Amino acid sequence: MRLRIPQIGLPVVGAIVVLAMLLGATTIPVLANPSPIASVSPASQSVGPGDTFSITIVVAPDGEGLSAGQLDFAFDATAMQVDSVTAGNLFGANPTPAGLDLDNVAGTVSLALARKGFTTPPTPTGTFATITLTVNEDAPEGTYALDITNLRLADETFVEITGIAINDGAVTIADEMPPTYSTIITVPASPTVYVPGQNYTFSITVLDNVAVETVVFQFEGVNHTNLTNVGDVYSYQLTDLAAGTYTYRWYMNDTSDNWNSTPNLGYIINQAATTVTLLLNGVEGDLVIDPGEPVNLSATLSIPDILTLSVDGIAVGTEMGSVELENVTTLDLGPHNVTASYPGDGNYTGTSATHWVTVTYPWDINADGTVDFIDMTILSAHWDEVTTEPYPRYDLNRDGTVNYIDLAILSAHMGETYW
Ligand SMILES: [Ca+2]
Ligand SMILES: [Ca+2]
Ligand SMILES: [Ca+2]
Repeated sequence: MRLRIPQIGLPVVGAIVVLAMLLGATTIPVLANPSPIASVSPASQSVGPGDTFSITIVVAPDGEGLSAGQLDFAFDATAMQVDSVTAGNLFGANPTPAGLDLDNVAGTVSLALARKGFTTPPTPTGTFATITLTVNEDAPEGTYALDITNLRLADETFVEITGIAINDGAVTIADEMPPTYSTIITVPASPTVYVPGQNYTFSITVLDNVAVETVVFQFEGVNHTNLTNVGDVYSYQLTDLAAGTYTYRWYMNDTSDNWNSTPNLGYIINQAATTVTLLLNGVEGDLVIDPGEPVNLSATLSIPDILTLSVDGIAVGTEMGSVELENVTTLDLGPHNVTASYPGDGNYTGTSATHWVTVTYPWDINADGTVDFIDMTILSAHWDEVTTEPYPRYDLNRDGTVNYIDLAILSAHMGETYW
């Protein structure tokens, strides 16, 4: 029995020592003074120049009862300004404020608040104040401290609580808003018509909340950065573009390298129309002449380009701008197709004009190659008429009267066919 007592007692003593050590390790913090924590919430956030944002000063009382407090807060007044300071619910729904001091030059806010009525501990975690700030439009980018420079709290017995832990916050100012654009203008407006040597001005208005850095004009996949800039308007000029359909777009960034761009845009330059004037003996129209009678052929194109004059499909003259053939006497009996034509090119539409020269005898009045009753009918219809120059074909001998002599000539050739 005696031997067994120490054998049992030694472990018991050891357990007591271990228990004491455990109690010592766990009870010391419980016995220490409570430590409220005051924090800027959110601890960090990112905003843009010109943006308005809010933070709250949150206090976790750590079991204490809180009857009143005094906040001193600091911010960088060169980058932001405080718009408002609103009391929170830490000291109840309607705390008594005192000593609100807002200094947007020094960058400080001071506010004292006290609970109305008595305080029953513990006070739950709550908001001391909400502070709303607006970032200056020209604030440099960077991270700015939002400091609780001092926070004092009184307990339910109006005794100051010591050992308050402070968690400061910060706000990062970064421009994340790309430039915006408007008023995309082309002069001349699309679609337009080809004009040699024409200037084409493309312009756009670009704005940014901070500053535009670069505007790029991309035309047919080629970037142009040497733009003309007047105020917010950027422009680029191209000269002497060929007719066609072009694609362009604009790119732009700000000084924080936020990019924006327009969609692909089209610019259309249509071919310019051309005209050709074809004169037979100085008149625009068909012509009937006697065999061997000379005829003047004249064609003019509206632009200085190669013009071809052909007779019955065979080119008889190819010149720049105009073709003149005078006293042509080589045309056989019959109708002849006289055509002036311009094939066109990339910038100009093609064009042509055709008139007919019919070579026949005077007694083939209707110039159809046969002397028959139709010619006789035409003559009869104009019987006894007095004519003047240029004499109509039914005055066959061109003597100023449609009479029996003309009839005699027609009768002499009645029934002839020439082609
Ligand atoms: Ca921007
Ligand atoms: Ca006839
Ligand atoms: Ca006559």
